[in-house]
Amino acid sequence: MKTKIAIIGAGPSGLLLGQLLHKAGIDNVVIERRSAKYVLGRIRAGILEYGFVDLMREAGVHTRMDAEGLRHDGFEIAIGEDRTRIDLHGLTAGKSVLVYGQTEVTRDLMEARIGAGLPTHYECEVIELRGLNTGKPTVVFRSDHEDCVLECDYIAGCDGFHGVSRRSIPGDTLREHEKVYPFGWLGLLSDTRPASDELIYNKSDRGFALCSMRSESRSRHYLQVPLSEKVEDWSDDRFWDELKARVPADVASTLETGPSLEKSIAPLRSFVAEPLQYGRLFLAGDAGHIVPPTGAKGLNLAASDISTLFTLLVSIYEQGRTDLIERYSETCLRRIWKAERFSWWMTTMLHHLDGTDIDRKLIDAELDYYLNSEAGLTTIAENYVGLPFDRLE
Ligand code: FAS
Ligand code: PHB
Repeated sequence: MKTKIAIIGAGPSGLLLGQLLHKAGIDNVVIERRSAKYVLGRIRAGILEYGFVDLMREAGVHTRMDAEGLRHDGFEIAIGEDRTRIDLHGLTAGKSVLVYGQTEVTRDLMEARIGAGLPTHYECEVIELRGLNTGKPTVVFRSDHEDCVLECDYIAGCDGFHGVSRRSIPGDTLREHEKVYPFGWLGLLSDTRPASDELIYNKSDRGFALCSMRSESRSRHYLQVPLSEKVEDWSDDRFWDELKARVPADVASTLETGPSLEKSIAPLRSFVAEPLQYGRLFLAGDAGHIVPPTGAKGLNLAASDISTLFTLLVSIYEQGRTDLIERYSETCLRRIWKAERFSWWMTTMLHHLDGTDIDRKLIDAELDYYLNSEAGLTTIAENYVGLPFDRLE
């Protein structure tokens, strides 16, 4: 089996890259260890930066996103009863974000790939990458208990945090930077009216809560919980009661509750692997970095990686250039670290953290400054809508 680009992982990173390459006429194969149904069943991100939206349009998979996505020109930060709106549109000369679930992004990309008749090997696990420093690397994957070999020119490691790609970079080359937060997010998905027209990030004495949505009739809410918590200990009623206790009274008084469609606890970490490339292997998306979801950056960082990798591969195949290859990692990392910073900042500012009294006073003072100054609000807004994608040259 041969192709130009072997893509490991059929999450948003792998599928978006595959679609962009297909439109550019660059042959590619996607290998995914789970079933398509399983991949679609994972409930994750909900906010798309304008850069992600533009990339979906470039990939030609924007019709449903444009029809069903909800443009949001702002969001709120509530400190107890004190609500501040971050006017994204006004503070960023007209930029906004789009509420459109990662599940829908993945569905659109899957359908486009099926429609184009492109090869996607589901329920096939990549077990080894070979020849990364040769001109003909190979991907070994298991299919129906048989080992199969895919020859290619380049490998896109889009296989997420627990994938095989990052582990294929030698230990004396790879540097991993990690910060694990001492709490998780308990998320609940329900067919209930959203708590408000826009997202509300709530800082309360009982802990952080986020009121988000997937549509005007489907909500996604989160509660900060200790890492020791088990999802089975959280009945729907307990979740709703705790959410009401963490949001402003007027939000709680009109909050529509209902049965959960999904409930899960996700740990929070900041993680960056360097470099994001090794020989003919390029890491993109969660394979190379993880952010705490407080800044809504996880999925969106995957988009900027994919944009850079796609631009690089086009320069190789359409212009015969190889001089840009060694710039991939440094180009991606510049934007990644700035998104890591913003995600860490939002997490540190808004969550209930252990620490001394003065630690909490200093954080409260910083948040008070940011929420009451044009410069502070602008900083939050331009990071939230997404910083510009960095260019390879
Ligand atoms: P993914 O992990 O989505 O996809 C990688 C794919 O590779 C998977 O399908 C996996 O099965 C496959 N794979 C792994 N190893 C393989 C192998 N050896 N062979 C073949 N295939 C292999 N981001 C936000 O912006 N907001 C959020 O609220 C948010 N919430 C999240 C909640 C959770 C529980 C998690 C885990 C992540 C969340 N994220 C959120 C981040 C998330 O959206 C990621 O950024 C996004 O899924 C990144 O997409 P990919 O890079 O494609 O990685
Ligand atoms: C979500 O809707 O899942 C969501 C929105 C914003 C975040 C994190 C998660 O910061």
